[in-house]
Amino acid sequence: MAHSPQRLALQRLGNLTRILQSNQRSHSIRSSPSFQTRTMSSSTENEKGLLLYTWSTPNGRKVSIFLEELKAAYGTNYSVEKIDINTNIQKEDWFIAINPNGRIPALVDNSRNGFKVFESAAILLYLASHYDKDRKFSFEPGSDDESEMLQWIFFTHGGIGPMQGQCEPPYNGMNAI
Ligand SMILES: N[C@@H](CCC(=O)N[C@@H](CS)C(=O)NCC(=O)O)C(=O)O
Repeated sequence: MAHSPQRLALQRLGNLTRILQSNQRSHSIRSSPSFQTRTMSSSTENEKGLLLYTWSTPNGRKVSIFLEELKAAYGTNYSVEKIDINTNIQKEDWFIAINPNGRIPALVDNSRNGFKVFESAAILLYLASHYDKDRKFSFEPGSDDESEMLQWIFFTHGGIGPMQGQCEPPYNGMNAI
């Protein structure tokens, strides 16, 4: 019996989650060294290609999932630096220099002169522009398909994400009281 698109998408997400978990166990994802003495340049100068600063949250994972898709489709390599948001590393000066909003995810593209990108949806669109050369995951600029893609990206970015975020501590109703 044929599987529904939703079921196939869920299976694919399950596979990607397993890949991400096994990456996390291997050395390809590394913990950040001492942050007290860090500067932006010391955190990025030795890296080549794409460097993703992230943590295991929905906004972080959506970028990791797309990077894994690009890796599977094109062999795009990237490195990951874990930013434990519970320790407020993301508010330190070196990180604010990468993302003025002091939040994960953030991306530095060392193959494009260390170009910095913040906001998860902007990172997805940046990756699509520069790394989805055959438009396997994106659409012709100006096309109706692209417009539909943007509608759903804006809906998830401006609607679902912030709404769900309000359900988490310390912003939920009980904590607000
Ligand atoms: N609109 C931003 C939201 C980023 C965001 O809220 N990141 C959270 C984790 S999902 C974070 O870094 N929280 C730590 C903090 O607010 O200091 C995006 O989509 O990138």
